[in-house]
Amino acid sequence: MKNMGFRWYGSNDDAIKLKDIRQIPGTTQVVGALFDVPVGEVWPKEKIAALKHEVEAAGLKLEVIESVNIHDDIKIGLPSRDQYIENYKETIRNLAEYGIKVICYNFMPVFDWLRTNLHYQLSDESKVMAFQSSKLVNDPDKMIEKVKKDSQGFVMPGWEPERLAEVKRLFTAYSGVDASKLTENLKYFLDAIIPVCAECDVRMAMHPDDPPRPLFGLPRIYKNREDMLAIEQLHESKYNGFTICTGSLGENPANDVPAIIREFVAKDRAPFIHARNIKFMGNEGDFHESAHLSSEGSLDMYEIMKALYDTGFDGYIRPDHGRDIWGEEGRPGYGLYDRALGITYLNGLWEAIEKENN
Ligand code: CS2
Ligand code: MN
Repeated sequence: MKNMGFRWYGSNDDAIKLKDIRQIPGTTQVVGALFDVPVGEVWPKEKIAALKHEVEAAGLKLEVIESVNIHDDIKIGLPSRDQYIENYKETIRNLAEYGIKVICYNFMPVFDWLRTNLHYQLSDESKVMAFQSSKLVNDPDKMIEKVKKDSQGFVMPGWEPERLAEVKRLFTAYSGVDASKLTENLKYFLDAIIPVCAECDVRMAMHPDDPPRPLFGLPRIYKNREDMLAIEQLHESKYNGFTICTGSLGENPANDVPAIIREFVAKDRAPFIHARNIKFMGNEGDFHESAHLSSEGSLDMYEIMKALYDTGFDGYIRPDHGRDIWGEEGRPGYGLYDRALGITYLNGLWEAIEKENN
């Protein structure tokens, strides 16, 4: 696939080298971010330039950012949001100047994605991330302690230390924010930034909530097709788009992921795809992540790639979380080996589908 990418945490923070990424056949894009700019602040041009040059010097491209996180004041709808929105606009303009085409973000309150085990061992001794409702610790503080311990010192996306330190305060701040209030606040944000995106040709791509259901009483507003239709209507523009994360959406068996792809890619509302597989476990809603292959998980990756092909997808795609295999120990889900296998598999499916159709 033309724009196959690989998420990378930067030379200070990722054991994986750009050269390693370059050596994964059929990989052209790095999906990157500035991890040292606190959420809410403007991303400085010099730092964006440095990242861009580093990636290009390695023979790769940087056109997708994941993520520019949204300050909680914007999601809560506090008066201070206006300043944070101004900063966000400035960041969009700065990124556009360096050729960024897509910004991935999410609108989940307090937590980004959540798992109950970051090292769930499969029978072949590979390790994956898993979610089991029975293992959910209902006290958010205890939950955080557990995630911190499990991630063994790695900063997980969305679990940055400054965010975690504030969780108690945030829970109180979100107490009046239900799904409709959160949606209103998303609209306020989109109305402000989408015109800037249109001006600079940068597409926003909202990532689904993961898992796609409310947790700890906090609202979730991007869980399924209906939510996508509602979000689309908040601000009509192709710049108000989605990241379709097959794993996140697929965690609810009621979501027909290939159908969602067909609908939203055809409408040009999905500039960015996360392709990963998950496997349902005994209990309703429980799952563990798996190798990308259809044979290893519950999602039909062939149908997913076929939906992309049939709708003429020419946006950006990356493998998502992988297993920890072959002795690799690193940031859970973000090792080199299994994501590289994922890319090879996805590219193989794509080649076969392309040839079948020509
Ligand atoms: C996760 C998220 O599933 C995923 O891709 O790793 O952290 C994701 O990157 C963010 O929610 C996007 O804003
Ligand atoms: Mn994802």
